[in-house]
Amino acid sequence: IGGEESLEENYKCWLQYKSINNKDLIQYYHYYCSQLLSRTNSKIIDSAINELQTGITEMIGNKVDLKNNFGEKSGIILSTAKDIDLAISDYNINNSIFSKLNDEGFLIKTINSSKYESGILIVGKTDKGVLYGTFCLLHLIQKNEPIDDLEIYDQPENKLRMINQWDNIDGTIERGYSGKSIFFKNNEFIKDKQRLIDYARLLASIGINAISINNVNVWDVETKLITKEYLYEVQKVVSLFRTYGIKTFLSVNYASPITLGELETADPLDEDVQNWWQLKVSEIYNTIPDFGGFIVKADSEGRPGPFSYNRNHAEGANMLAKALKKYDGILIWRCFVYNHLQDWRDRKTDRARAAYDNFISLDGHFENNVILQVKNGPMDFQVREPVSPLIGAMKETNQMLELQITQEYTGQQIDVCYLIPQWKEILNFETYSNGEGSQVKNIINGINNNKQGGIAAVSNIGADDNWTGNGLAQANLYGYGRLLWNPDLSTDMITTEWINLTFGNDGDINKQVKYILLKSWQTYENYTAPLGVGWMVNPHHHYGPNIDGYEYSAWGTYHFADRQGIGVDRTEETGTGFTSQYFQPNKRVYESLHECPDELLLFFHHVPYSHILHSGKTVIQHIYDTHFKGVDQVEEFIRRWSTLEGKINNINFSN
Ligand code: GCW
Repeated sequence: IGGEESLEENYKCWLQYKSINNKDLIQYYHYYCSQLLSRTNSKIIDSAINELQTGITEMIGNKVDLKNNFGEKSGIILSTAKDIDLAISDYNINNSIFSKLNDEGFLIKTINSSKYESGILIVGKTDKGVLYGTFCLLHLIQKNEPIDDLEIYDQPENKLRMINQWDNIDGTIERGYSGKSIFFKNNEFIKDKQRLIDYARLLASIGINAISINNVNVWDVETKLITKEYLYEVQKVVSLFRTYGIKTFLSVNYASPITLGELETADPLDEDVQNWWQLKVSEIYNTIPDFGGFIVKADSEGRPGPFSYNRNHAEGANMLAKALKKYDGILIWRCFVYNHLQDWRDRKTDRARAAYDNFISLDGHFENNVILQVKNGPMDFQVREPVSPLIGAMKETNQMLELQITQEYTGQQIDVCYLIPQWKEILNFETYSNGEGSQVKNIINGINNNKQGGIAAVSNIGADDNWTGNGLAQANLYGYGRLLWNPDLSTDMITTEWINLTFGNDGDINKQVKYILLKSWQTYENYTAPLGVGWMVNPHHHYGPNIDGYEYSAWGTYHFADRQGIGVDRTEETGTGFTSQYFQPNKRVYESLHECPDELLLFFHHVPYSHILHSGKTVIQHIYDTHFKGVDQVEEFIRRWSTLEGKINNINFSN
C-alpha cells in the first residue's frame, strides 16, 4: 500500500478524474461529452475548456475535441448568458429564473434540438459561472450520475469566498502543518508555478473567488511586496489566479511608510501618509488593474496600527479604503484586536470582550469598501466557543466571517478533526440582531442588503505531496468551499460528496470514512478541552495537552481552575459582563447558570466541580468521562480505518 500511485492520488485531492470502468457508462458519457464548443471567449473559459478536456479524457478515455459546430453528434456547449440566444424554443429555458441568478450563477441543461447544437449546455451569468458549472458537470460524471436530463440552476450564497494564506516570504507558514509554502521560498516567489495552478484549480472547483497570499503578520521583507522589488512577481500570481476567477489580495503592514523608510509616521490623519498610500495604491493598480485590495491586521499582537497615533480603527481603515476606492479595491480590516499583555491576576479585563469593545462604537463610520473581518468566536479558533457577539451588532458596517481551516487548536493535522459540523453551527447561529432570521449566514454573506461581505478562512495547505499533511484534512478545505457556496448544504451531503470524489463510490469506504469524519470534532473536544474551557495546550506551538500552559501568562486565555472550581465568570451580574454584548434571548441564556448550554458552561461561568450539568453529571465527572470516551472513540476510528486496507490506495494518508 502506498507508492507512486497513491502519491499521485493524494495530490489530486477531489479532482481525481478516475477512469470509469463500466463500458455502458463510458459509452453513455461519450455520447454527451465527446466534443466541446464555446460561444464565449475568455481566459476563464479557457480554464474551463482545459479542465473539461483533462477531466473527461481521464474519466472516459476519449479526447474531447474543441469544435465550431457539432454536426449530427452532441457535445458540451459553453457560453455566458449574453452570448447565447436563450429564447430558442428548442432549449426550453426558463429565462426568468435565469435572470434572477447572481453574477456567478450558472445553468446546466441537457438539450435535444433538431435544429441547433445538442448536448449539455453550461451557461454562466458571467464566465465565472461557466467555470463553476463546468466543475459541477465534471463532479457529476465522477460520481457516475446520469446527465441525460439535467436542469441545474445554481449560484453562490456568499459574495466573497476567500482563502487567507499565512505564508511568509522565507517559505515558512504561520500555523502551517503541511510543509512549506507553495508561493515563496528564501525571500522570493517560487518560479515553477505548477503547484499554484493546481491550487487554483482546486479552489475554483469549490467556488473560492478570492485569496490573500501572505501572512497577516507582515514582517519587514513582506512589507516590500507592494514595492517595485516584488510587484511584478505579485502580478504573475494575480494573473494565474485570475484565469480561475480568483481575485488576489495582499496583507499589508500598517506602518509600511515607516518600515520602507519613506516617512517617519504612519498616522492615518497625516496628509503625507495619506498621499503616500494614494501613490502606492495607484502604482499597484497601474501594474495590476484587477488587484483585489488589502487585508490588515492592525494593533493586534504587537503589529502596528492607528492606536499608536491615538486614532481609532475607523480613521485607520478609512485612510486606506479611500485610496483603494478609486480602483474598486476592497479593504479587509481584521477585528482581532485585544490586549495581549494582560496581567493574569486582573480578572476584570476579559479578552473575549475586546473585539466588540474596540469596534461597536464605530458602527456606521467605515467607508463602504471596508469589510470588517471577525473571527467566529470572541477568543481564537478554539474547539468550542460561542459565536462572536460582534457579528450582526454593527448594522451599518460590512462584516465578513473569519474561520480557520488550518487546525491550529484542533489537532494540527495530526489528529483528525472535521470542522464542517462546527462551521455549520456557527453559520446557523441565531444572533437575533434583527429579530428572528438573523443567523450568522444571513448577516455576513454580502448578498442581503447589497452590502460587501462573505467568509474568509486561514488555509490548511502547504507543499506536502498531499497538500494538507493529513489527507483527511483535505475534507476541511473541500467542505469549506462547498459551505461558502451554499451554507444550507447538509454536512452529510458535503461529506458524501468529498468521499465519493476522493475515494470513489465504494459503500464500505463511504461508511467508515464518514463515521470517522462526522464524529471527529466532538471526539477531539472530548479528549482536549470540554465544556468550552479552551486552551488546554502548550504555549507557542499550541499542540497539547497542557492544563496550565497559558494560565499564568499575558495572553488573556485563562480557565481560573483552583481546588474549588473552574471556568470564567463572564456574566453581567458577577463577572466581566461579556454576556451583555449579546442580543436577547442569547444574553439571558448565557447569563443564566441554568440555561447556559453544557458545552459552553465554563466559557461563561465559574462553577464548583460538583456543579450538576444538564446531562445529570457533575462537571468533574464529565471531564473524566469525556477524556476516556475520547480515547475510546479514537481507538474505534483506528479500527474502522484499518478495515479499509486494500480498498484505499492511499491508506497511509499522511506525509
Ligand atoms: O491565534 C493567533 C495565532 C497567530 C495568528 C493570530 C491572528 C497570524 O496563534 O499565529 O497570527 O491568531 O489571527 O492574527
